[in-house]
Amino acid sequence: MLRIAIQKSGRLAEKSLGILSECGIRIPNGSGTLKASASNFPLEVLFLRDDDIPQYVADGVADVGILGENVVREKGKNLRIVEPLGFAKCRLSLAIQREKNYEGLEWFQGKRIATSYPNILQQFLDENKIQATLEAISGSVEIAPGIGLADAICDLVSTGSTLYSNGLKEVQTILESQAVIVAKTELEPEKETILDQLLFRIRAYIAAREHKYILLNAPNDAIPAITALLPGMKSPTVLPLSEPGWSSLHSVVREDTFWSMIDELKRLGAEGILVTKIEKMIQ
Ligand code: PRT
Ligand code: ZN
Repeated sequence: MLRIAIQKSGRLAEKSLGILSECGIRIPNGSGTLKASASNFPLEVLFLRDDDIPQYVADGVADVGILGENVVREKGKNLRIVEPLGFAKCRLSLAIQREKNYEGLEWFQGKRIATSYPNILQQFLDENKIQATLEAISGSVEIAPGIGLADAICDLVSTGSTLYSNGLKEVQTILESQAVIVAKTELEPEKETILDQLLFRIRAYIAAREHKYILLNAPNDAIPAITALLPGMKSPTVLPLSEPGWSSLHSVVREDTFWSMIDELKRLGAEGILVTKIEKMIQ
């Protein structure tokens, strides 16, 4: 049995459970429980505060965990990141009061910076030869400059609206973060095998999420050019339409490139373009 630690409640909680469910793993849903066993996969789930997950995994109480890369970098000694999961994207950034004039990192020389990420920040400052005083605080970092606790902050940003409403501006990104699966550096071979099975399913789900299935009709003489544009997993499926001289082409396309291709497809003669979701994708 593999033990996975996930966040009990918060920004990672729902999507962490969601990804397991997308992998076909059924977990009984008792709210308030600390642990639950999957009914159809050798997996036990521990529900914890995200800050505690690195320690639990490093100590071997859990074998793997889902948490923000920011937390892994801050406290994740003896952990390896085994898979990025593509959700809970954010960045750890330095921010200063909006009216301050900023011309570069030298601004921070001798300043006080409030943060919940003293390890990551100290390393960044050392690398850039900036000497500053860190005020390590655990929450509401964004109010520190306003109440005179610090000259600047280093905190997570996603939309930027928290910074904006506190009169701050982002001046330097230190780390890009997303949810990741972490594992203890060494796992027993049986657990490593279960982890591989889990990762196989997760990758199939993530690949499916990042791709779309595309179907279109095109005149036969346009098929080579469209095939070059839509190579698919191996090559597109081309089926004759009952109308002479026309074919239907089926392929797989990355969602992030699809919109930029659509004009080109139409220019090449594609018609009746359908784009649908893929449930799972095994590459
Ligand atoms: O209770 P527990 O300790 O488990 O949870 P928590 O309160 O420590 O963490 P939680 O649930 O807030 O965040 C969990 C993880 O989500 C973080 O470690 C990040 O990896 C990720 N994440 C993604 C974020 C954000 N986006 C985010 N925007 N975590 C926090 N924020 C906060 C940020 O600190 C700031 O206060 O949101 C505010 C900024 O958001 P914008 O949209 O205004 O820029
Ligand atoms: Zn936390």
